[in-house]
Amino acid sequence: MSSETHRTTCSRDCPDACGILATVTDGVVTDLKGDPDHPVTRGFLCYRTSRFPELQRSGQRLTRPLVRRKGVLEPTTWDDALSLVADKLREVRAQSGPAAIFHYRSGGSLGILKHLTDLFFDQFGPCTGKVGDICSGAGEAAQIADLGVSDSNDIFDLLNSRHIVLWGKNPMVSNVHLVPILRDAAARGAKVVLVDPVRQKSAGLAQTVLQPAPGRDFELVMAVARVLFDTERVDPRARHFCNRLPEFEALVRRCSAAEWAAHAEVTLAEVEALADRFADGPTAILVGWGMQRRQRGGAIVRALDALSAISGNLFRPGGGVSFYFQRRKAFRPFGPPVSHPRVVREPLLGQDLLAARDPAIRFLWITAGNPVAMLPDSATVAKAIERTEFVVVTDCFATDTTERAHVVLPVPTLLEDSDLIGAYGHHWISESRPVVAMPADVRHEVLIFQDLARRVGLDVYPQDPIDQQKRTALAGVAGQGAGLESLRRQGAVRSPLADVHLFGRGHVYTPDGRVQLLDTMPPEPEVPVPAAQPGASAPLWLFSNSTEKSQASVWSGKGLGATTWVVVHPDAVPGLAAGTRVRVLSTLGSIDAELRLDPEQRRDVAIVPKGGHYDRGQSANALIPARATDLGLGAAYLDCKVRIVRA
Ligand SMILES: Nc1nc2c(c(=O)[nH]1)N[C@H]1C(S)=C(S)[C@@H](COP(=O)(O)OP(=O)(O)OC[C@H]3O[C@@H](n4cnc5c(=O)[nH]c(N)nc54)[C@H](O)[C@@H]3O)O[C@H]1N2
Ligand SMILES: Nc1nc2c(c(=O)[nH]1)N[C@H]1C(S)=C(S)[C@@H](COP(=O)(O)OP(=O)(O)OC[C@H]3O[C@@H](n4cnc5c(=O)[nH]c(N)nc54)[C@H](O)[C@@H]3O)O[C@H]1N2
Ligand code: SF4
Ligand SMILES: [Mo]
Repeated sequence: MSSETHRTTCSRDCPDACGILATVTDGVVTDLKGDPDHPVTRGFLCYRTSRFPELQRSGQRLTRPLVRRKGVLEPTTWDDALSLVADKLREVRAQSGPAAIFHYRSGGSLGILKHLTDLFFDQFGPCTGKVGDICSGAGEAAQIADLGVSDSNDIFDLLNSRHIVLWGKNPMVSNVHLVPILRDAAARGAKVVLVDPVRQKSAGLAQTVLQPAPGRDFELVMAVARVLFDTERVDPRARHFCNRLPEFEALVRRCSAAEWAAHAEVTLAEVEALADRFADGPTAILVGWGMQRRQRGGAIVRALDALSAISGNLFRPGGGVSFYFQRRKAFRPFGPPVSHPRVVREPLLGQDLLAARDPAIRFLWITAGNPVAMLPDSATVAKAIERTEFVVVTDCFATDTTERAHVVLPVPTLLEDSDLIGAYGHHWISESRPVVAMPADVRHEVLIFQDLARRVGLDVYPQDPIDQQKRTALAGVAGQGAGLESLRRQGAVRSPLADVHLFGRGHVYTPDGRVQLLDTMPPEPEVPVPAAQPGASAPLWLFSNSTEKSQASVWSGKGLGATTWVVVHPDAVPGLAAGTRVRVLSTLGSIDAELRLDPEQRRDVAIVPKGGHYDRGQSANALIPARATDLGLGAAYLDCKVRIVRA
């Protein structure tokens, strides 16, 4: 028996981008550990990736190219699959033009070489492109509007904070490597506050927990700002570094602090205590991703930017308002931006595909995504994909989306892949390298597209080996200690392009260097309510939050099993006992679930896991209407109301 340890980086869609040490025994991965030398990973991994080797060996794994014949996906050779795809690409472009071809790439792998898949379609077309971002679109657009950039102070700057506000953020589940830093900050005296309508696991990290009404964070921020204005604790320099301060103040003064607090369904005492923390900075706001997935999501993040600015915390070490880390900044793009002949809006993908005309979308290629399960209004997305003439999906596992493809191409898993990874939860970059060989009939994505480019005669497509592509991507930082050899030698390297304090130069990155304060009230969200019916609960806000055991639709361990679950306050479903099989109904459809009761939840929420399988009736997205956020074309997943009845 021979046992070796190899280092790689986790490429999952997760803020942490962990360094992994894999133990490989006789060619099989037997253990995964966090790299103790990675400053953020600190020697541990999350539940879902610790158990990834089981998934990699499981029957869900795709190990052969598949082609649909007479309705059934059957194994075939790469030559057969790619010649079919190449013929179809050429035929569709010749008959209908490149706008009839659409490449949808999601974040199943954060590897930067995945951008080479986009490059293929840009050069072959340009083809129809994707706009918007269902994950973080609203928050990023909000910060770019206010601050000229969506990025963060160094993650260890939190050690300078006196207060840290987890605003709609659940690091215990979805950003686990932030937890030791929060604990270190707490050991130095920092106080942690959690603001979340849902009582979630990170409450255990916080001294203070606020459970405002879902989507009412805007009003909550206004309440806090009103207290700061009323008590003259707005930073006197704010009028120098902010635009439209008088207009912002007028907005805040539309209601008293008590009125705003009532709208947010928190007490005035809670608001005053929170205002005290902003006045007693440095106070860091860590903005979660959940609440910006609402129709007012952009406005909510803009309000948080404003609160940080007027309270004087934005420019201070230990302050700031952190939503995202610019994970791609250190990497040089593979090609220039192109102008697409047409775009599909990601949050409205199903309806946009169905509505596309002159030409219709005839050819759809899906990379690293499971849109049937993960985009809102799953039924429409599924229908749109089923109606598309030719669908190619690359994935490592069978999903609700591969089930609807004409051609399925198997790619390496995160333990077999070779790529470069930047994180959206810190500023370190690192390389992923195979810790084990991939199965014989699995192919690296770069090689798939290089083969395809040769088949369709796309001479401009880069045919360099993978390492050379990595060097191309690192060309801008190689001279600053972040070249490929440095990454290999050192593991993770801090991006030389990331400042420790984002606004340490004393200005933000808007055109005039000043913070753009918002000055208008966002409209009320439109949230359709399912019709009342006998025995059904009152309308409840549907939350589909991350769970430890899955990465979106990719479950580790036993997975969801036969049924999903829904958590509510016992008073929300009078007469129903825990364990009852219930039906969760929205205006779009229903799913069945096991009822779980939790007296610590608000009475108006229903919480299901993010990422259930659609074809097994477990996906929250079967219930969630497709609507865009106010900014950035995000998806308003959380503006959904349901009722619960006995199944
Ligand atoms: N284990 C695990 N980790 C993950 C993922 C996963 O699937 N599983 N997914 C990864 C991905 S893709 C992303 S984008 C990130 C983020 O993953 P998400 O799960 O989207 O984000 P979180 O910020 O952890 O959780 C969202 C929190 O926002 C809260 N929230 C919802 N609405 C409101 C509101 O109106 N106001 C306030 N204050 N809070 C609200 C929810 O109750 C929840 O606790 O996590 C990544 N990490
Ligand atoms: N109801 C509800 N829906 C949500 C959310 C929510 O909170 N609630 N969260 C939203 C968010 S934040 C996100 S980011 C999206 C996620 O949506 P998706 O990105 O569609 O989610 P995944 O289920 O992770 O699908 C990624 C797929 O990529 C595959 N994959 C992994 N590595 C590779 C690779 O190297 N190459 C290829 N080709 N495939 C690979 C995985 O096996 C997996 O099947 O879901 C969104 N949907
Ligand atoms: S999924 Fe996130 S926390 Fe888990 S190993 Fe990967 S990067 Fe680390
Ligand atoms: Mo995401």
